[in-house]
Amino acid sequence: MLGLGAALLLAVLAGCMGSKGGGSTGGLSADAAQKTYVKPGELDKYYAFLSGGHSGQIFVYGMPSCRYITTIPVFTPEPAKGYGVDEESKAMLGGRTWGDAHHPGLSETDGDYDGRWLFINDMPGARIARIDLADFTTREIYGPIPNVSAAHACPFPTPNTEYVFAASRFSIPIPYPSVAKLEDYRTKFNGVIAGVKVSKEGHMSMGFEILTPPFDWDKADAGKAASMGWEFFTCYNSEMAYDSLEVKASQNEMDYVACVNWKVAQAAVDAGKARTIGGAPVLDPKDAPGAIYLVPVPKSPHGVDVDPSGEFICVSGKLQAEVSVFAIAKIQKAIDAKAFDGEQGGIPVLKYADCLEAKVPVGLGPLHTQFDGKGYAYTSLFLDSQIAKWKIGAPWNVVDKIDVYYSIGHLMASEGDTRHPTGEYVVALDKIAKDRYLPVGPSHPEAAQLIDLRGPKMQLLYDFPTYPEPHYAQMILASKIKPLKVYDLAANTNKYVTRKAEDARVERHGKRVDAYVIAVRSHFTPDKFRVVAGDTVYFHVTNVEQDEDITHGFGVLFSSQDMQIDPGETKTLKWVATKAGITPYYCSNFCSALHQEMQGYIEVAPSAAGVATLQRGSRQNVDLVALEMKH
Ligand code: RUQ
Ligand code: CUA
Repeated sequence: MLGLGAALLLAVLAGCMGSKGGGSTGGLSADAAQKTYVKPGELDKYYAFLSGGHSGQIFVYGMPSCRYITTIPVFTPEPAKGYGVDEESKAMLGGRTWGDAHHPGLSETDGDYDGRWLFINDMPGARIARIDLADFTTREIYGPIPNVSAAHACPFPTPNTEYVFAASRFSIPIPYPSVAKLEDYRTKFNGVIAGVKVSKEGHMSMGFEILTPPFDWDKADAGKAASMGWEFFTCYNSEMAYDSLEVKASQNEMDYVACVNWKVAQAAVDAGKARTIGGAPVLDPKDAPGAIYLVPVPKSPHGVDVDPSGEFICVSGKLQAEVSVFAIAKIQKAIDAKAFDGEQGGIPVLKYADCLEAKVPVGLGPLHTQFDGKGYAYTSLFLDSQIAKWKIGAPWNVVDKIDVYYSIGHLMASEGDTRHPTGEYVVALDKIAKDRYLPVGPSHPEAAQLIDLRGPKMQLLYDFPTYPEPHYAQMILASKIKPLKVYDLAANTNKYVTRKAEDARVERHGKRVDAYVIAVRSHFTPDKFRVVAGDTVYFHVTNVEQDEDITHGFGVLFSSQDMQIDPGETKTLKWVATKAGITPYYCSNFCSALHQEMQGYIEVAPSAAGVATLQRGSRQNVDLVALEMKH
């Protein structure tokens, strides 16, 4: 039976939370407005990357102005950038059109954000994407990671971006698909924790996997400095229930934090200790001593967050009003003393009291913790709709609280996951907006709130709505990112690049047509050509511009085909000439005074008679383009 306290908490979690009706300005003053004001023409101090949740994207904001800057398409096609339409990005998506993106993870060097890449997970798809911050473009999608069923505890990079991680949220029998009965959950199902290697160039590849009991792995964070070499994972459902989880997975007083020593795990795989399952090297914990330990932690923990020194691992039990702070020194000591309290699926279990440094009474529904680098931690309280500020170190007390509107999930501090948080801002990522913005029907946008950390008391500065649905977010000093201005055309290595107007052409080989097209203000060359009904046309469009922000589009009428080509870039669009007739194409991105004139025609002939196998633009068309390119 459920204890009354737990039942109450569950009822509250289920949505009967005491609401703060009527909203509040939290004592806002003109002084708050000034602190977010970035003059027209001036730039923000920070980039903030907000995960797009089930939109599958990343949203980029400037802080402290809270101005929305752009969307980075990641797991979902995005028409404005032609993402998932051109052949390159379509291939990267591998036929999938949906992802649920939760946790952005900036690449790090020595435990500080280095501004090179941004990783993010697709939770249900068990994939990890890498965005290059030179052009804010998704360049790699790794996965589905074998055996990992839904990667929520993902990616949480290590301090030198050696690894990103993924761990099963929903245990299944592995490898997928395996036929099984749910009644056999405890014996035939498994969780998996995966370490994905990241090369110097950013490429991801399989490192190791560890088999675990069928718990629900939830969140992760990388050890750093004092805890370098460890990755920590929380789980709930150590009860191993497979139905009515909201009741059955809340029975145990303790669930677990897993401490994974990724060097030991990798060494075990390299020494041949793993079995290959579903194409991945999977370690049974018994065969990899030292690779993984469990630390008990109260009541369905959610967030695990390592403080900037790496000494403390702060774990929030959702159904407990406290953050449990573990000390890596104590964990290490208990491991060295082999002070185990049994095992779970071959994983040694340490004792809670041995590892615990402090319990901080933060308030109801603690989820996530961030840091300011000045000795304080900030924990989001979902049920209380508050952030609690507390002192790291004795007396481990709460020193300030601030109301947020409403039901905060994650929070992000400026440079918050690094060894050197700047302590300027935290942004509350609220799940419920209710009355904070003009209503738009039954569903509201999500809500975010910028809070100043520089004074002794937290101060609410600004509210801004966000598109569904930011889970986690990260904030990095803008000075660390150096975006490209154009792609260097001379360095374009695309095999379909066309650099000179005279080389633009249409080649027909059987039913395949390759159109090598140049785009420049305000022309395409060729701007007319013939194909035959039934042909498949590959438009390889090179934008030969070398001026910043002169992007050309390439849209084909009577179709859903449109792509965007940035200066110096070549992209390929596939279009099938299904039936005879005239089909126009045009530049879909306003680029110049004569943008409206930037167009062309495809004549689709009913038969091959009179259709040349090699076609070029007219003399005048080629000359015009050549002339533009000299400018
Ligand atoms: S989760 S509200 Cu998807 Cu990171 Cu905690
Ligand atoms: Cu090119 Cu509009």
